[in-house]
Amino acid sequence: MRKKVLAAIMAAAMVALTACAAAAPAPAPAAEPAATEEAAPAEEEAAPAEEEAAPAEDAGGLIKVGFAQVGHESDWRTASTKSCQDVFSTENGYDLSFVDCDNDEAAQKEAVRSFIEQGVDYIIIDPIIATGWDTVLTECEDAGIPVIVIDRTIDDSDKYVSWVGSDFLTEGKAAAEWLKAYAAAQGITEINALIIQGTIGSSAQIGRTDGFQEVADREGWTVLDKQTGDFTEAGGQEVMESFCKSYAGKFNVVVCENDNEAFGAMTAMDNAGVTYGPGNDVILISYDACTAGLEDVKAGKITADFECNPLAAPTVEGVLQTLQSGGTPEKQILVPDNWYALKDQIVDFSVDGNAQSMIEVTDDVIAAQY
Ligand code: GZL
Repeated sequence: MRKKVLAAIMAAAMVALTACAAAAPAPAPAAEPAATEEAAPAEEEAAPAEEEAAPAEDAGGLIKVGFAQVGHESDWRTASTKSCQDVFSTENGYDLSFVDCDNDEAAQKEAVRSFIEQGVDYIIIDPIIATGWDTVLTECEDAGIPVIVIDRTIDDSDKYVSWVGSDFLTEGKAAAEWLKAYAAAQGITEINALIIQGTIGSSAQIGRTDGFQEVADREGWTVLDKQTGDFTEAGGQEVMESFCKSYAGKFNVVVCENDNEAFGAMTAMDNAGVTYGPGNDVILISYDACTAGLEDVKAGKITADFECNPLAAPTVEGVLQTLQSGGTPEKQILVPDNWYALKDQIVDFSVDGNAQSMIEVTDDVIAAQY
């Protein structure tokens, strides 16, 4: 309601200013306009008020939520999008404006600004990369619209209410600490790894790369090369094709920073005659643990898969409802992740001194996955 009154005052002022500019006597302030009504330029006919009903009336009293999603690059993203659309549905009392930003940072900022113009009640952002956000978050703050960050983090501004997501650094460390324990159990004394990274500058990529590298440096492993596959299957295949040419016969570990890259890397290794999975040339490590990824674990292709939970939307809704009721949500809310392998690839390991458990991949586990 506060925004509508303010808009009415501004619209009336605009009408007055426009009238002044046209040097005609200022018309009486317009009847209370819709929240989004712009003062029509003097030379144009203002649309009848009923055509520009306030979004709130259009939305039938629903809570208006704008969601700027990264894109549609992976199975993980598909699950994340579905989770958000299921939670922020009309039946649940929401009017969701969803924008798939197709991995385009400029488009994502534009989507957020469009939500401000629409006068939504809340904005949810899954930031493609972690930086470049303070200006547009300031605009959200100035508009009085709370921002909730889901999944990836924003690292150069704290002008948001809460972040809900996974601990990417722990995911990277868990993959490396598992590899250390598994290699020891297999009698493998030398690690020569290749890393297919996610979208460079995304917090998921930064955390996974840094976490794995920290353990690799401590253990004296060789990381032969790191290149981005942009979290896509095509990207994973392209990078792996190049790796197979440049490092033929020199690597025994491939780390893919999501399952879709692993799918592409497998195609490339098949074409290059490189075998992977338990008992083969290459230990293949992946992240996300989507259903198709776990199917590849079960098939003996991916050796271990480190989940990143895409189903954060219910927790984000909890943050929004806390705000609705005048409460103050936590600034950071972690969602739990699990680690997966076949029985013979499950080993004991710790991350930062915390013992880790792994889930054995079975048909039931796959059926229950996202
Ligand atoms: C991680 C998420 C990543 C997934 C990829 O939280 O942002 O983006 O790991 C997805 O599958 O593309």
